[in-house]
Amino acid sequence: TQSTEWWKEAIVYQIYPASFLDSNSDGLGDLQGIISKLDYIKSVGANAVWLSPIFKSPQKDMGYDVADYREIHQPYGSIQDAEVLIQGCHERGIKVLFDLVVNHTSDQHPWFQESRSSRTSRTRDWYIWRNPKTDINGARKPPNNWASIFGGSAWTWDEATGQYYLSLFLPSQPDLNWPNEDMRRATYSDMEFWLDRGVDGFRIDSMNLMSKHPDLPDAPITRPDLEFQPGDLYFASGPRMHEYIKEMRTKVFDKYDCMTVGELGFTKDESSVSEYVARDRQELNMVFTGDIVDMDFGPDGKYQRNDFRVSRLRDITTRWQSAMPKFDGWNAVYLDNHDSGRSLSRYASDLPQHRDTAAKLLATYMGSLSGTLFLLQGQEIGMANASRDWGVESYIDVEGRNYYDSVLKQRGDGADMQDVLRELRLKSRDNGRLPMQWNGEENAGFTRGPKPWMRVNDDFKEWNVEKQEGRGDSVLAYWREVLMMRKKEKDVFTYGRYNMLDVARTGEHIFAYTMASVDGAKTALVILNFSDMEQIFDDAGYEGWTKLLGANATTKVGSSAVKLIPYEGVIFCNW
Ligand code: TEU
Repeated sequence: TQSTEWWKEAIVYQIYPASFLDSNSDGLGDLQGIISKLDYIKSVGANAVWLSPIFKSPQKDMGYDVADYREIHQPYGSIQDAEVLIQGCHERGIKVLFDLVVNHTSDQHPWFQESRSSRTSRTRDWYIWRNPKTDINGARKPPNNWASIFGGSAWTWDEATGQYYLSLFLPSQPDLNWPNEDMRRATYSDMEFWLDRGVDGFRIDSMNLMSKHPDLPDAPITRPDLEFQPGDLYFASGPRMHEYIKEMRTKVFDKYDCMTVGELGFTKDESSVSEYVARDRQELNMVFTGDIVDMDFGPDGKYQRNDFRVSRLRDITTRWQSAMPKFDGWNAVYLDNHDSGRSLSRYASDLPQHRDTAAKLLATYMGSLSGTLFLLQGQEIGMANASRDWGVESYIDVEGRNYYDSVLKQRGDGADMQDVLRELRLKSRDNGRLPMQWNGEENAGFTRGPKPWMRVNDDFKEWNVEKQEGRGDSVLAYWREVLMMRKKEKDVFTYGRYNMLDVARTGEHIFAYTMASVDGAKTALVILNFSDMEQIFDDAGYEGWTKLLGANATTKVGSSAVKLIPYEGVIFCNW
């Protein structure tokens, strides 16, 4: 059982293994690369790591298509390397989270190979098979109208057995059939395999897609312009979802002192979210609500234009910071992951004149909120999206490419695609997966081999770890300071009580809030300027408060106003 709540004070550093560090010059990051940088990770202030999938996989979706959960993808290393990694982390007081991808497997997984071998195979019912329908001309069509999250139909035809299988992501990622108890048992045993080897918990991939509506009904036509329709109404947070989580918890998690964070796509409203994380529900420790990475998605899709506004960040932050204490839930505080563009480029600014301040602004924001912190590798040095002049050929992720190709097909060859490219530059998953920038040497020190698996960003000579080490005013130094402050004053920040300052008082461009310790003795005032202009904050009521954290010397308080330069963030305190 969970005797301690170490997970509340976790500062989790997300590692994208392919892009972290290549130790054997094959152009791909690997476990030995990670092992060689554990001291660095600790030095940043993290006390936990989350590794995106490292398991055997054909890599059609960068490892989120698992072919064997008990084997390591060979170019990443071996089981022994994974054990050395876990041990190396534990020696340094770093907890280890693995990515648990059990909504679907790869089509190369032995379970699926057996499942597709015949209609009566042992594991046939471990996946979701359905007979075809026919259209008015008698032609075969999928069992329902759902669109795959990566484009096209959510159903894949299997000639050999004459049925379709459900694949909400790629056709090579068949969805597991969670109502099947044998499948669940096998999955739990895979989880135990790693927990028994010392893994301290899981980030649970696509967690709320595990339970679908049992009838798999047609989705309402919300996109008449498309052949297939968004089906999340029927495939997200289905009727048995909480039963499965409770079972996982009693059969597996409760036997270990482990942490769970579920990825919650589509489900955003307070009462549904509370059902996953309210303490008395005994389900998950925390969830990633998708709204924080969706702030600049269009109403009908990720790659539609929808310019970021700080009011959205203010609303979402306020909603969850205020809601969680009400039902004794817990926040996962994050801005970045491997599924989107970098927050610096999307929500702040990566322009040369602002980049350094803006990266520190986001650190101030994250470091001051209540919850468990998650930062993506490279965020600690202010890594940005791919350079603006990259052409579409440099974007290699399947989600973005599928989208680009589908629009091109619609518009016809030679059509103007600048608008789509603009959105890829902001939100493509490639941006979150750029090779880590270690130094100014060739390929940013990420690989000594001739060819990194994906293009290294153009800015690495200016923006890299080595350049920021030992410079007291670097983004890296600032993150270290933020995380030290967070640990020292955990009553105020990690466990603190959030209270938003009225926009009428701060003005539209400033996002300001207070964080108070639970006993009420200490209060911090966080002021964030999310604009490219100087802003004045009226500090009436906070006279005499002292500066706790801030990257700039120009800020003043005590007279009547605090002056913030573009993208400046600062924290004052009453102690
Ligand atoms: O993501 C789940 C998910 O819903 C994403 O497809 C998300 O909506 C999209 O990337 C936003 O751009 C998880 C993983 O994080 C992702 O990397 C995997 O591709 C996906 O599951 C399938 O396993």
